[in-house]
Amino acid sequence: MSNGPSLQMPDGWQTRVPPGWDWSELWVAVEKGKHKVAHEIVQKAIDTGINPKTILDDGLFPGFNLQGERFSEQIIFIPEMLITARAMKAGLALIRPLLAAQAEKPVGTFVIGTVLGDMHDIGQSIVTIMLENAGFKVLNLGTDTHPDKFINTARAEKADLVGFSALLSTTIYYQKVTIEEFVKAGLRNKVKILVGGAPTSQQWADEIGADGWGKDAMLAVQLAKKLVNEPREPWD
Ligand code: B12
Repeated sequence: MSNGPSLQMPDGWQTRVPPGWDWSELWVAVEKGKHKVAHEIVQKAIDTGINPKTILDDGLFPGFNLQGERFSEQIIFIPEMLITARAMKAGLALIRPLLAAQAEKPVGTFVIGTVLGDMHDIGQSIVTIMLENAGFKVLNLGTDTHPDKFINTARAEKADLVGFSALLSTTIYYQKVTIEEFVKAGLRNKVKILVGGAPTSQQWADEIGADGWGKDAMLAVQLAKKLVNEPREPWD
């Protein structure tokens, strides 16, 4: 595979870890989908006191991105990509509680999920972690989420914001459909709606009548903090 994608080491990673720390074992563990090894190394990194965001960006992403590029170039296929995603998620699961803010009163309630027909959940899991870190109460509905599930959860939780993730050019259609279902249910003005995922754009968000688009997790949080303060119809 000499001409295929190669591992991109994050610039200056050595400056963000104690002397002697080496991420290469974790990069390989995620690449090869060794989730138990990934779990162990992330735990070790946490115990060593390395910043959780550094663990995510410098430790977990390089091996994941390498496999992601190979997957896009059809050098590897679903089984290999799935085991890499599992190793990534093993690491995310350990980081999540560390990043969650201990806010007494949440900044707002955010219902998030990946739309119908779509199984991609790494991106929305990261958005969830960052929102929790910013003090939001987040209800994550997982993947392949039917519009009714978004609606029922938003209603039950009196949500302030709702977010739809989609990674396929075919499933972004369900972002549009889900917004239409909120309109039909008479709930559209009670929540602010955000959309995201690689094939989406500001233009797409405008076209389907979303209130905002988050290019990445940081921007999603900035937007959520702004939108939560904008006027909405109250829940009964
Ligand atoms: C991992 C992966 C998979 C894994 C998913 C595992 C999992 N648990 O998630 C598996 C192997 C299951 C998979 C399957 C398929 N995949 Co896939 N997959 C990917 C891959 C490699 C990475 C996606 C990812 O996780 N990115 C990392 C995260 C962090 O980025 P992100 O999702 O964009 O999220 C960020 C932002 O978009 C934003 N964001 C995300 N969600 C939200 C939500 C809100 C509300 C907001 C505000 C922001 C926001 O913030 C996030 C963090 O910064 C991409 C290619 C690539 N390199 O990107 C292909 C890719 C998305 N897959 C693709 C395809 C075609 C498929 C399959 C159809 C393949 C097949 N032949 O069957 C199936 C579809 C299955 C299905 N029904 O969903 C194509 C899509 C092409 C297209 N435009 O339609 C891609 C682009 C690969 C390619 N180039 O061909 N895939």
